[in-house]
Amino acid sequence: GRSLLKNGQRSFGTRFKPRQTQLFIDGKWVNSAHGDTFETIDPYTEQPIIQVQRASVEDVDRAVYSARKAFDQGPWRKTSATERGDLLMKLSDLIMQNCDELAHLEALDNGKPVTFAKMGDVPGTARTFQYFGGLANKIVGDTIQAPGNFHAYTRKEPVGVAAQIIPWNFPLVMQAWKLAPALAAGCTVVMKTAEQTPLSALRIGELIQQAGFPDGVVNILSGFGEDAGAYLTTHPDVDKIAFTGSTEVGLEIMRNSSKTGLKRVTLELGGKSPNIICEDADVSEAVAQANFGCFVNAGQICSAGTRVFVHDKIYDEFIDKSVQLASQAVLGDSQDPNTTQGPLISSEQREKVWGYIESGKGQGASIMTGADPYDGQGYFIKPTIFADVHDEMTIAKEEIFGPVMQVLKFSDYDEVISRANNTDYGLAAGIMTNDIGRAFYLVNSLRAGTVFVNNYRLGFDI
Ligand code: TXE
Repeated sequence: GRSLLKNGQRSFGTRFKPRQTQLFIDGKWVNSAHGDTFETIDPYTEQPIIQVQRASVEDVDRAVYSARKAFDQGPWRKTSATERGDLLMKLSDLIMQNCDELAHLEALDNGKPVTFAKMGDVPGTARTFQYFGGLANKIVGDTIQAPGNFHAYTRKEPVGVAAQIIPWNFPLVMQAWKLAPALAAGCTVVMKTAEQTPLSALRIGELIQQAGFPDGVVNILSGFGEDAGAYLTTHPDVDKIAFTGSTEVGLEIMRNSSKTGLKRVTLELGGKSPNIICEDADVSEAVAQANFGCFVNAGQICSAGTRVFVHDKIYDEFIDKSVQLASQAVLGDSQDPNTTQGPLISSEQREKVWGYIESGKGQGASIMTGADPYDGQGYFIKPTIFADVHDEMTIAKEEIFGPVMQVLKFSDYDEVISRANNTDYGLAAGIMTNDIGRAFYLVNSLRAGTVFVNNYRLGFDI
């Protein structure tokens, strides 16, 4: 079987080899100032894929200078909103024309199954650029009545140079979610990608060039948080920071950002989202939604529904069916079209997740499936379901960021609302019910940025 392959072997060839490994600064591909490089690892073979240029603080200076110049002096500010939209639409088309290559590259660098990348990540990326391409010339302000023959009006202006720092779990999608709105608004960007997954972003850089964006409007740096990332967030010429990643680093960025003046800061951080399965729900459908909501992308998703509250009337049936469904996951080579769950991003992430599994065992949660070591290459964790989980257990409180589901029992709706809301997070929540009154009551009571009802599909169709 595939799982018995050792030492960097794979049963499926990678049809597309990564080519671009340089930094993208001022419309040119360049080496880092000191020639430093780092290797990016294939999470399935556990072997290096390729050496990539590593941005230093000097490279951050060069990139910010380029973005500043492009904003203050370049043709970008004179480009009409419709032309900006056209460029974004063109980029979207180029992405779909290169869907196969981008999906394979994403699977190679991140470890996610290529089928998911092809059906989810790449089209989701293209649609994001398309959506914001359409929005570019629809940015409007208000007019306000003033006394006499006067009126006041608001005019939306681009903020300026945006520093954007993204994580490794959805490299293409994260890049699009940050770049597309900034470019639609007319900002210029310095983006630092995650050190685990630099490759697909660089390919997008080539497509950005091909689409015809002016030099310096988008700069892409591969590199690390501690030097390039930290420096970027304190740079005096940066006007705005957009970050997705861990809560700890988000806090640090907010603190750092104020050291050299005031910057606008947008942070998208972790989650420990509740998914409430009501007694009237269709149990098989609830099981399928909860499975996808928790295990997609090997659980490495900020909005994962990891605290699954199940009504006691259907609790046993829900667990039985969930165990059955979880056991159907096909763990394997990210390049294999039949794989449904890839490895985690790194050995560190696997260790972290494994630590939580140990903690769940230690604190008395019941293991229904998984929680035993994976025998084979790749940073895998088997889909794991804990039942009899209590609110105060560590696995019910902290973000695990792996394929581990916590099932908790409830019987009263007001009680489950307060338990669901009793968290430091608040990213997402889910509800499965066929009772419309109950659905609205729960939606209005849950403190979460997004509440999914009867479909924990995280915003993309697979
Ligand atoms: O995140 P980091 P890591 C959570 C998840 C995961 C944990 C750790 O629980 O297990 O975070 O992952 C850059 N100044 N999420 O260590 O460190 C870094 O280079 C500026 C949830 O990978 O936050 C990378 O580009 N930048 C999350 C980005 O920040 C810094 C997705 C994210 O890395 C920096 C990923 C610094 N001081 C992890 N330090 C989600 N919300 O989806 C690091 N970086």
